[in-house]
Parts: sequence; C-alpha cells; structure tokens
Amino acid sequence: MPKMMPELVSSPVIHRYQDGAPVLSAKDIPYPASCVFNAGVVKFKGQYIMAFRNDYDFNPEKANFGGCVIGLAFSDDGIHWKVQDEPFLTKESLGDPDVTRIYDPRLTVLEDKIHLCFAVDTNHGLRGGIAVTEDRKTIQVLSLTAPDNRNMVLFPEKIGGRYVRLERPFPVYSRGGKDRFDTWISFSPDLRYWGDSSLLLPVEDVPFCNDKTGPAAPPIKTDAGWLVLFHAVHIDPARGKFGWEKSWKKCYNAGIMLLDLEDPTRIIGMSREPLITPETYWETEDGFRTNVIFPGGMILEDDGEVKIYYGASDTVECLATARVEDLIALCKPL
Ligand code: BMA
Repeated sequence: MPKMMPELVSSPVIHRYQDGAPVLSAKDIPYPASCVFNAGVVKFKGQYIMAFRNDYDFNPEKANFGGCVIGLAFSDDGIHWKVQDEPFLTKESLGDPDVTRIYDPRLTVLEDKIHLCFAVDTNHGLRGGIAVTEDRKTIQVLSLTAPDNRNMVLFPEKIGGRYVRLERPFPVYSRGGKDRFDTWISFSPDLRYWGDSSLLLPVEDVPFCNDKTGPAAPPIKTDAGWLVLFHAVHIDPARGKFGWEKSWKKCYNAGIMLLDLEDPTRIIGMSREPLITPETYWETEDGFRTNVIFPGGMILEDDGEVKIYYGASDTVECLATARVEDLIALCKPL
C-alpha cells in the first residue's frame, strides 16, 4: 500500500499571480490548441522567452489528443505573452520517423545561447533530448538519451569544468514493475556524452512523496547554493479520479532544495513540506489531469524576486512568485 499523505498546503512564501489564474492558455494560441502547459522560460537579453507544450484536438470520448507541439511566446514583463504565429517544434522537427511525440520543454541560457531540453516518445521508448537554438526557428540536437529517461534540466554554467544535468530515468524491472522513479544527476565534457551518473533525490527522501520525484525548472545560482525545484508525486488509490480521464489519482507537488555550489551531487538543504501543492480552481477543479503542479521555469530577478512558471492540471500555464531569501530559508539542512 502506498504511504498515505497528510493534508498538504502551499508554503506561505509563495504568491500566485492573479490568485492562480493562468498567464497562458489555449485561448491565447493562434493555431489549434486544447491544453497549454509545462513551459520552460528564460530571460535572455532583457526579453522573457517561453517554450510551452500544446496538446491539441482533444477527443472527449477517448480522453486523448490528436497531437502535441511545442510553441514559443515572448514577453517584456514575464506576465503578458505574445505567442509566435506557428509552432516551434513538432514531432517531425527531429527528422526521425521513430519519434511519435515531442513535449515538456525546459530552457537554459548557457554560454550565451538558448539550450532546450525536451522529451520525445518513440516507437522504442521515451528519450530525453538536449538541443541548442541560435535562430529560435531551428534546433541542433546535441544529445538524446537511450530509453527510458526524460525530464532533463541543464545547469546554466559548467561546474568543475563539466556541464551538469538533472534527469529522471525509469527503472521499471528493478523496482517491482511499477513507477517508482527518482531524480539523478550526470556530467558531460561537451553536452553530448553524459556519464558519472549518480542518484540525487530518491522518493523515500521526500516526506510528501510516495511515487516519483523529477527535476522541474533548471537550477538558479545563489550564494547559499544551487536552488532547485523538483516535482514530487504521491498516489492514493482510494482517492476519486482527478480530471477528464477515466482514472487519474496522482497528485504532483512542487518541492525545493539546495545543492552544493561546487559539488551539486550533494543536497545541502530541502524543505520537508511542498512549496506548491494544488489548491486553486485551475489546479484542482477543471482540467485534463487535475492536481498536477508541474514547474518548468524559474527566473531570479535583480531585486530578489523569483518567478516560478508551472503547468496546472496539464491544461494551463500559471505563475507564482517568492523572495529568493525565503526560498533559501525553507531549505533546512538535512
Ligand atoms: C508526466 C509527464 C508530464 C505530465 C505529468 C502529469 O508523466 O507526462 O508531462 O505533466 O505526467 O500528467
């Protein structure tokens, strides 16, 4: 039996923009769109850039979608977004007929270029990609994992001379055939070849989790350490269904931790409670899979405000803010 969860509440340091109303949703998209969520966001040369996931052609009878693309949006303030006329990436963008879906983008500015992490479903498993874009129209794929691995995020600079990523492999056989997945960390000399992998955040270390942990937004650097958002999932099979699907009983919360600046394989602090747990109408009442908070972007402003972008209910994109010092203070030493 999965461990039962206590009643969860979001941290008081979190402020939802407009009481949690979306900053981007299907109605803002100039091409077919049903659910717009799980975005990656960066601030690059003064402009905010968002890459979002758009599942389109929803079929209510089958509770599934005709397809999924990644779109781009731009903003001067990180709040009001102008969406580019055409999708940025489709499953065809990789030129590999084995790819059946591309989704869940994360963005990192690294060495003055926008890097993109993404997930693809293929006929032979789930893969995580790392790419760079110079023109915001095309991507150059630098690496693709072997199945099954995804949810990758890149650190914004090299550490100890190597690139670093967080990731979430899917070890099914050794974990009793069910999803019980943890966050890992890997290193690379060139963004192509990845290794020196180690377990970073196992499910059992997160008090509000009984199912899986995964990287959320790319880490931000602070004097206290790398500030890292993660998602943590708990399941209670006794719970009623969440959302439009026949059965969806998972609850996704956002958590926060601090990693050592020089040795990011070391967790130096973590909040024992969720940072954001589903609470608003958009997070709990209506959506494809309600009770899902899926952060993919975190921006530290010059004045110490942190903007956190998160997909709500796999349906809309929302924004919360917090003070960086408050987030750090939540990460109590382990
Ligand atoms: C995960 C991914 C995410 C999604 C989440 C909740 O497995 O597919 O894209 O937001 O499930 O449905």
